[in-house]
Amino acid sequence: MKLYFNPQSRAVITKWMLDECGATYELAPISFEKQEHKAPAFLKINPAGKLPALVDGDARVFENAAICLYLADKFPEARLAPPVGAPERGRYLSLMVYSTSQIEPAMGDRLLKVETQPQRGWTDFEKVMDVVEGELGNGPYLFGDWFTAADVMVGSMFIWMRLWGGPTGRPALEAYVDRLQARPHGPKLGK
Ligand SMILES: N[C@@H](CCC(=O)N[C@@H](CS)C(=O)NCC(=O)O)C(=O)O
Repeated sequence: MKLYFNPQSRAVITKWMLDECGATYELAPISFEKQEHKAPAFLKINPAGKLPALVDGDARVFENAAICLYLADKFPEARLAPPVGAPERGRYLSLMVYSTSQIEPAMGDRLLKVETQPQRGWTDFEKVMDVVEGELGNGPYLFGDWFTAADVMVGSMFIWMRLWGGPTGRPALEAYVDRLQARPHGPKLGK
């Protein structure tokens, strides 16, 4: 497997996931300065010209959430996803999609000081934090003691929020970020 990577990018999330899976992989460095992510060869892998992108044999996968879903299913022994048919599967898929469809754009609105327009499909960041606090409950992870790919995706959003926006003022979410960063493979950002 080859992960197209730049340390200043969301590919750090994918790398975290690969490490949680115990996967053997190669990093293919991509330079933004040299516009390597817009080169024809790279666009054949991710036509959007963005990182991350993963190649696994004949499979190519882009979009962080899709890559994490793919990897969690590819490495069932890592127990990072409820299997198809398990009652937790629906909530797991919901949280994976929610991370990029609502948490990330709401975070963007907050950081850019833009008013959230609900007709665009997401709530404001205060509501996002309410939702995630509710889903986290007493934790320590989104599925209680069970760490899953949903923690990689949802947790990464709050790790990045701390890095770019500072503390959220939500003690439960801050403690969650600390827990994730303390994991052996957790991204050590924003500390
Ligand atoms: N929704 C995408 C976002 C990908 C994205 O925006 N990646 C940034 C790096 S963090 C990028 O490649 N930016 C370079 C560009 O857009 O030219 C995902 O989660 O994979």
